[in-house]
Amino acid sequence: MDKTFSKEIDRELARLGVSPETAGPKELYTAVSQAAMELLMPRWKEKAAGKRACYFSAEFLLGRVVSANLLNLGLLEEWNDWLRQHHLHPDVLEEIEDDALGNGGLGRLAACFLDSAATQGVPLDGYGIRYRYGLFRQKIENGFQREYPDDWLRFGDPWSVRREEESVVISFRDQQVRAVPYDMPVIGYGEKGVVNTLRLWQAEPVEELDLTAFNNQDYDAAYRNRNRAEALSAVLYPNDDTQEGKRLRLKQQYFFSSASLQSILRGYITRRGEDFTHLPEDVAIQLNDTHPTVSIPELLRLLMEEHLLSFEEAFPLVQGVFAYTNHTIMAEALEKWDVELLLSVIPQVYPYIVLLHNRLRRELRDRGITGKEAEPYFILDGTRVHMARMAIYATHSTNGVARIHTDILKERALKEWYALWPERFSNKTNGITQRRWLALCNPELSALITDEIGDGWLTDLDQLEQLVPVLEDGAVVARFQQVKEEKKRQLRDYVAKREGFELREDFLFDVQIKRLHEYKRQLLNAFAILDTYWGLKEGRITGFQPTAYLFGAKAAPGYYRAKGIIKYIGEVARLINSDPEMKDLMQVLFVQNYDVSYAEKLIPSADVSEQISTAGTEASGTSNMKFMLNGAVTLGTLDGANIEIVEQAGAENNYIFGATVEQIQDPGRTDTPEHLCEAQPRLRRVVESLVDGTFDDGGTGMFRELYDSLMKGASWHKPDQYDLLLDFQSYCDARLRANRDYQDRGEFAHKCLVNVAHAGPFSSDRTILQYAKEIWGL
Ligand code: 26Q
Repeated sequence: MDKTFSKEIDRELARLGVSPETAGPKELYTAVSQAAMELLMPRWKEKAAGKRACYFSAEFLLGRVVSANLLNLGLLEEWNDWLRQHHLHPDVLEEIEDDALGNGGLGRLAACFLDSAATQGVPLDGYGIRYRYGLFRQKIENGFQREYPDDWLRFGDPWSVRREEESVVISFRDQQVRAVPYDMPVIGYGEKGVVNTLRLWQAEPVEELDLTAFNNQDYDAAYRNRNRAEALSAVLYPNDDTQEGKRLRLKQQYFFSSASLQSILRGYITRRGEDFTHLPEDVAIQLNDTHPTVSIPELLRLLMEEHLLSFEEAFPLVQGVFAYTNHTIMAEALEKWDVELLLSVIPQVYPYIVLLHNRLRRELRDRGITGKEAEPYFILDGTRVHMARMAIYATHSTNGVARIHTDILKERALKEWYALWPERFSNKTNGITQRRWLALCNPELSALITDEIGDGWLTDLDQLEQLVPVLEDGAVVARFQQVKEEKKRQLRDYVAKREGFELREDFLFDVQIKRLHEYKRQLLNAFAILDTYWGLKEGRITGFQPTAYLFGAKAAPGYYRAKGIIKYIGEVARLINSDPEMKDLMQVLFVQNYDVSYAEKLIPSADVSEQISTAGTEASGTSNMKFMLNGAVTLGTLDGANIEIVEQAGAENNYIFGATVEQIQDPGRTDTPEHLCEAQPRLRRVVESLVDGTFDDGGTGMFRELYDSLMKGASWHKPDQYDLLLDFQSYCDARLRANRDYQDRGEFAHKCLVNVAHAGPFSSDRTILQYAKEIWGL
């Protein structure tokens, strides 16, 4: 194989008219990708007989595809050899492609699932949208976030195959478009590995050009149609927390749902003909949140209008095929579409929603549920369609993404539904792929682990347990410390290049990277940093282990408060970084354009993983698992998957603080922001820093608005709705404890390694096998 691959790379370069010596990064990228595609083609064509699962998702946050594909093909070593032979740097592809067709956790989870399914031999294909522009690129200018378009195709797209012949037509009330599939191979690692497909749909005009308009020399009109079609897959909505009833977003959802269903039905008919009774035996469809839920009435419509099934024939098939994953309980994020809007975009779907609504009402009546008691179930409430309700009713499975999250769904958010159909509910705690999040991003730690226990962990992460006895070996702990130091140096060099900032690699690295949202409480972190700063200045804190506080986050462009928090962190950073007294004690850095590739550099270098959401708000979190796997301790609340992480690795090896979900949601609570500040002068002081002239928000009023949100609330929420003030003291205590423990580097490294050794359950291989067995019946 080896010779073949190098030769193939040379051939591809020659085809591009360059030599290894004259090729630039783009040519190298194209050549290595095309060479790999050539080699994997035969495997991609093999399709095992039997049921297939389909992952419908508006987002796939793939990150850099080329490195993961070479790793999974077992060609990464040869590629590196080839580069060495030609005296080229192993990082030549560093600035090439980072596919950001997703916002954050939900989109990255989809990407981890694809990798795990292909590796474990689970027949799972992804279906989504080929956005022309992914999540915006972020720059920080003057401390403020600025957004720029993400032109991810500028290096070409050697990993996709356009399948013109499998195009389908999608109808809207006011336009028709052609959906053209672009297929990417999803390559499994190792012996059980298979090659699955990620099918992303691109919107194009049904006809190349409006010929009548063209012939009349009305070129403007001739082009308008094309632009209107292409708009459908033009951009990813950068919102990951609030649902805005945007017409184009609804069009996107219907566009990829209908296209995917038409393509799946075509395949079914080829195999089985017009007898649809076997559909649930052949196909399982997982809905990644409610974003593709319009698929439910659309499948009913296709079966009833095009294949003439009755509703009572079609409904059980639909219910047998679909399953739904919930990723949030936050009310703002729950999708509800105005009936009027829906009627003006996809009127053909509406009658099928009414059929579902009426069938549900009959079932409720049969169980004696009527009047007010029936209302929490209504799919149609008079003006809106409740997508989550439709998803629960018309599927056979609803799952949450961490144990506490599923419990909250059952006991609170969806308790009426759980009472009726308890057997439909289950938990599938999220996971992450160890191929990207250890093997690729941390070859140094991977080598340590493989030297101790072999490389079986690459496809069976539970084998990390074998590290437990090894950890008592001082030499192993020492080697781990060296690895951490090396990863810090690598990050320092990268940050110097990217940010022009000189990180102190001898400091403790404390890292918070995730979307910017109030509930994730980056502002609490900033407050604690400021409090530490003052504590050091005043001599209240002594024996402090020098710390670099690192942030990475994008704010939704319309999320004013989130942008204010970015500015505030920038101001805290400026104060501290410019204070000569802090030179050997503290650094604060907000990195620009945090994305998957940046995460791959930040996570392996971290000592402390900040997971500080208000208890009951973060459904699962997945970066918490990535940090754990790379040997950082968790500084976190009892929220999401943090709970399961400390259960595995031990509370004594992590730093847990803050109110529990029961305490947060206690109806008898009497604390107020005013009382909390009254009792805690240090808390008062950091909060006041928003308005007392300590910092400058550039005259925007952003800091005053943040202050008011904490102390006064607003018409739509109570003051300090995410309880920063309540948790401030215990947060400061916990992080100081972690800081003190870091004095004993050996002991601290041991804690980190205990976390690594117990990270097995957080492999997405485990998660995907649970979906396959318990939901998809594979
Ligand atoms: C909805 C309607 C209109 C426009 C945008 C959206 C939208 C888009 C993305 C709503 C939500 C999202 C993304 C949500 C998300 O990433 N949730 C995270 O999912 C992870 C995987 O399960 C969890 O680990 C995180 O806890 C959860 O926040």
